[in-house]
Amino acid sequence: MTRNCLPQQLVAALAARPTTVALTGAGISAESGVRTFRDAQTGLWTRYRPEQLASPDAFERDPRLVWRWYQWRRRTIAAAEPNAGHRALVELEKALDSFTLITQNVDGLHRRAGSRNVIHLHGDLCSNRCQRCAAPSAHEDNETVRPPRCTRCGGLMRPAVVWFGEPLPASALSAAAERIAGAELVLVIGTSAQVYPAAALAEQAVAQGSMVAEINPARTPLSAKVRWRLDLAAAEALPRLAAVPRRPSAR
Ligand code: BV8
Ligand code: ZN
Repeated sequence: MTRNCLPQQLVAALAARPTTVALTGAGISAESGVRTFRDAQTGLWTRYRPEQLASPDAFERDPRLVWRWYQWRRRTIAAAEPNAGHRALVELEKALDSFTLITQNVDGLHRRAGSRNVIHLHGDLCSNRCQRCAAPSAHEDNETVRPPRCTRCGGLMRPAVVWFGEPLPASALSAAAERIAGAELVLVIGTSAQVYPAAALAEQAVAQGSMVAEINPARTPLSAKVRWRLDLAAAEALPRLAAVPRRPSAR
């Protein structure tokens, strides 16, 4: 595939308005200036790997350090805007008869771009929950340097995201697996396909024989198994996919 065109069979598949699922990872937010998990962290955070901070043990050991890392990420995200890749997925959701977006991301950029039918596998940074009693609370202040206390039990509040070693929300995971099971076309976008069980969803799509297209400038463990590889940035590839002319809707 040359960089200027899409695989003809992918164009033909999209033109037929297939039941479509998009599975996104941190790479789709790269062009919004939000660092991916695999990118080297900057400044104070260079000495930590994300997996060392995004865990209940890390929070147990040093709640203020983990809290400050999330506050730094929240400020980065607050300064970011959805990019052309996020916006193209909104167009596909409006244009196709059946489109579901499943994301590993916690940055809220899909919702800010206007995506409606989104399954968040790993939670979202815009809210907190109590580490002791799980009471939820909105997140208001990106500047505090220590986690707030739970108004119900006095426990420490933490970001309402899924940490390594924590189970994904059962409802989100089962809804995602169900949508993948019925998908004719699966777009796997901006993920290193290394974090489970999210990565298992892409593997399920391949194993069940769905048409799978991977959009990622770098190869991943999934690359050899997919039908199409678009070695392009999401913000470059997705607008082209959204622009593919489609036959009239049966709706
Ligand atoms: C679970 C929220 C079981 C937090 C995240 C030991 C104990 C328990 C579990 C495990 C264990 N060892 C391993 C595991 C499994 C573990 C796991 O998979 N580990 C990995 C590291 C091997 N999984 C878990 O722990 C999960 N839980 O298994 O629980 C359980 C069951 C019952 C009871 C108890 C326990 C929980 C996993 C969820 C972790 N939370 N996020 C936060 O954000 O702070 S995951 C985190 O990584 C982000 O959500 C991120 O999205 C995700 C995956 O990374 P990617 O999205 O793929 O991003 P990455 O940086 O890796 O890659 C970016 C890609 O984009 C690259 O390929 C790059 O080439 C590409 N790219 C760059 N630019 C662009 C681009 N693509 C397109 N366009 C561009 N412009
Ligand atoms: Zn509490």
